Amino acid sequence: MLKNIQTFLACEAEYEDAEIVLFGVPFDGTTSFRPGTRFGPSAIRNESFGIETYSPYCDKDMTEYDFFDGGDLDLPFGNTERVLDMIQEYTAQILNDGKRFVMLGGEHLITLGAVRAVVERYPDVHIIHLDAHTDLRTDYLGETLSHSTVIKQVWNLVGDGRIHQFGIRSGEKYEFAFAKNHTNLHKYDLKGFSETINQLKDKPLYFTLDLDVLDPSVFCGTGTPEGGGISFKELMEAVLQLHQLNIVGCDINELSPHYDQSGSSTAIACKITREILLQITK
Ligand SMILES: [Mn+2]
Repeated sequence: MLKNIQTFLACEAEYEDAEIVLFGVPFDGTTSFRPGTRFGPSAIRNESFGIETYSPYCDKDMTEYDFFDGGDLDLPFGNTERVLDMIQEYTAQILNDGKRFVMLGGEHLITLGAVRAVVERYPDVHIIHLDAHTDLRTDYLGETLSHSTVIKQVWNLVGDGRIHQFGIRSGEKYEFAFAKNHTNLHKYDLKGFSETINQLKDKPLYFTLDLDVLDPSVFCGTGTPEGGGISFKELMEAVLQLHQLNIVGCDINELSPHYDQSGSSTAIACKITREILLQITK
């Protein structure tokens, strides 16, 4: 008899045996426009029964590896600091146990909690950030903790030259000016992605994927859709290079499943999650 617990596709190892830990953070407490990313992790898990464990892209099968699905964190909604603390504690434990993680959002602010833990263990970590938005605001309506300030908050931890942004096509003028001096920002698409990968091969790396980097024509299930994004194929080509890096942690965020009644945004998030899990296995 099997336990009646819904896990992501073939993530059925016990924690002790797992190389990689998947978990969800169903938080959308600072979402500025359309909420709903709190439903992302459960939608991705549910959808995963519709896809294969085998990836023809990398010729690996999920069943060949030990993935543990830790479920979703049980969050005190409305207490952003406490949520970030919980993410930090959870990810620090995974890192201390010699494992790596894939965190499913949820809104993008959750990245900050994970990066806080990663920086403590790997002070020289670099960040690769795919997004439509700069996320470099100093504050949003006076709040310094927001899904639109998250990369600025990460910069406060890691400093200049450590953040590599791709696909960016929206933000305030001062954010782009800030990026010129402090981050490696690539506008609109993934040009330069392979070169960045080559430069960062020896470094510990955190990968954060805001799915709204995709064009809304292929991914409309998100809170702040932004025209002019990349195609699914372009994103997949980038993801398939991740095995070249030493990824210590990553996240996939901003799926808001109910804005896409066709379900294809969730299916896309699900497929990308499978590929990222397979890419970061050793
Ligand atoms: Mn975004």
